Parts: sequence; C-alpha cells; structure tokens
Amino acid sequence: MTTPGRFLQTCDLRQTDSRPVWLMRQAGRYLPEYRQIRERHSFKEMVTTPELCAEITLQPIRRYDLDAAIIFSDILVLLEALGAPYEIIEGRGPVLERTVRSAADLDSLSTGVEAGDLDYVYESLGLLRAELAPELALLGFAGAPWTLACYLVSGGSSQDGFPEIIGLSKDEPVLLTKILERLTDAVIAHLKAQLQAGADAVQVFDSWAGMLGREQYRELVLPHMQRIAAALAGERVIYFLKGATHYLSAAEAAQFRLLSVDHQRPLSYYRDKLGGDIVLQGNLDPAALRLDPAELAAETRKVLADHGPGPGHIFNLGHGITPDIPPEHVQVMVETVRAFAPVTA
Ligand code: 1CP
Repeated sequence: MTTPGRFLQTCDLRQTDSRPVWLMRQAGRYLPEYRQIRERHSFKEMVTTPELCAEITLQPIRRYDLDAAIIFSDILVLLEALGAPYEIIEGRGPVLERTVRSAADLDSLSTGVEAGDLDYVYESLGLLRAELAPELALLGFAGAPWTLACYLVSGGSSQDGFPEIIGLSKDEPVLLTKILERLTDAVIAHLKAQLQAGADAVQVFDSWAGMLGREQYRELVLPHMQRIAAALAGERVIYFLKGATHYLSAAEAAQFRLLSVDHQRPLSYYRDKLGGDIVLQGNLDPAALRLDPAELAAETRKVLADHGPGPGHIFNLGHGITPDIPPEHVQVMVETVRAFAPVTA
C-alpha cells in the first residue's frame, strides 16, 4: 500500500514540504547502469522480463531523491498486444512489423487486448509496488490514441512528421476515427489494468498532438481523450501533451485535472488560464540539463518561482530527458527542487 507522499498529496492539491519531482524518461540511456543492462539484453527483453523491468525502473530512484517511479515500458507494447509487433532499432527508434491504413488492415488487428498479453507489465507493477518505499508513487502509462495511431499508420518513427496519418485524415476520415476508437478502448483497458496492478497514477503521453492545428486537435484528439477521462473518472490520470496544451479551455482541462505541459509557455500562463484547481506538471526545458550546474540550478528555480508557492505543481521536464545528459546534472536539478522554499496553502 502507498502512504501518500508528496506526489499523491499534490495530486489532491494539498500542501507539501517541497515540490514533488520526477523526470519523464528517468530510466534510460543517460544512466551508465542502464546502458550496462542494455548491452546484455534487447529492449524487448528488458521490458518483458518483470525482474529486469523492476530493476531498471528503480535505477533512477536509487540515485536521486525522486517522488515517483515510472514503470520501464513503452507506448508500443499496446500496439504489439493488438497485433502490430515492434522492434527498437539502434539509432533509428521503433519500427513496426506492419502498418494499418485500410479497413482490411484494421479488420486483421485484434479487437482488444487478449487476457495475458500484457501480464508482464502488470506483474512488473506488482513487484515494484512491493519494493518501492510506501511514500513513493508508482506510475503506469500508455500512449494517447492519436500518438499511437501515428506509429500504427506510419509503421514506426518518422523523421518527416508522419505524413501518412495526415493523408488518412483527409482521404479516409471515417476509417481513421475507427482506428482511434479501437486504440481508445485498448488504452482504457491498459490503464485500468495498471491501476489495478498497483500503479497510483497513470500518464497518457500525447507526444505528437502538437503536429495538429487547433481544429484538427478538437476533431481527432480531444473526443478520444475525453472518453478516456470519463472512463477513468476518480482515478489519477496525467495528460501529457506536447505543443498543444494551449488548445485546451479551462473547462476541457478540468476534465483531466492533472496536466503535464511542455516548455513552450511558462507554468504561470497555464495557471492563469486554467485556474487553481488543475494540477500542473512540468516544465523545465530538457536542454537546460546540458547547462553548467549554476545555470541549470537558476533555470530550475525559475520554473519553481514562475509557478508560485501555491500547491498543485509537480516538477518535471517539458519532455523526456535525452541520452546525452550527464547524470550529475540531474542530481543538481533534484537538489535545487528540494532546497526551494516549501509550498504554502
Ligand atoms: O535503449 C534503447 O535504445 C531504447 C530507448 C527507449 C527507452 C528508454 C525506448 C524506445 N523507449 C524507452 C522507454 C520509455 N518510452 C519510457 C520509460 C519510462 C520513463 O522512464 O519515462 C516511456 C515513458 C516511453 C514512452 C514513449 N515511447 C513515448 C512517449 C514519451 C515521449 O518521450 O514522447 C514515445 C513517443 C515512445 C516511442 C519510442 N520508443 C522508443 C523511442 C526511442 C521512442 C521515441 C521515438 C520517436 O521519436 O518516434
């Protein structure tokens, strides 16, 4: 069982002694202990073997005074469970064995995740909950339907911005909606199962929502995300958007309650626009982690000060940490957050 620590207290807009802090992609290639395991195992082995997965998830927790652990997994595990297996190719990123661009492609995909297919994720969460200190929050996650569809339609990572899905949105809007609905059902089931397995909160990553204009966002992204919010009402669901948070009105944001924002705009912009009842997560520019320690500490304090002393702020980056960051710089960032003036009610 979890004893509410800083992370969960902040989710409830309660006062804490210091801001909760964790980093997107906190387990990963910038850590030498991660690279050591990666030399001996494929990415898939690391994700699908619960003992390895738990070990990698805990690596950043052992190094730093963080408030949350996010399970080492990937958004693509769900596509694999639906019948589109992936590989991670060194230097290129994810590649799927197939694409879905026609009604026949969609028909040949599973209608839902079969019992057992993602048990390795849920088993890993069980192991982690037992090993983590009770005041640390355990996070599960999934890709948002739109971001998953980008990979499913294009067949993997793309340097040129997923043109295939933009084509599909123009030529076959009904088919694209069906794809997004199928993915939404699967995301809801996967998030619920992670919460059931011991996750205290789940994050939905909409990394590619920002390629859409405001109108397209309202058509292709928002209805599916609203269905996820409704299906998980009462649970802690953090919605991470890159390049699109400013599309949300206060009423729309309120449905999500926990919003992770990128670094394009200061936190005070979102606080002013969305009000005091939303928990904001973010938003140090990940590039700030390359600065020398004094400048990095100054940038970290700028984010903390910009939010102001009120509760409801989870410190994080605006996007994931990159593999080139010196691990000591993360230490500087976390210590700066800890040393900052406490949150007041
Ligand atoms: O060691 C390696 O070569 C693998 C690199 C790697 C890692 C460490 C991949 C392949 N995935 C992961 C783990 C991962 N992926 C986590 C771990 C938990 C954490 O510590 O935060 C998470 C949350 C993800 C989520 C993820 N995967 C997203 C959304 C978040 C984001 O950063 O935007 C996306 C878009 C992916 C796809 C993916 N998987 C891997 C890579 C390199 C990518 C991105 C590729 C691309 O830009 O298209």
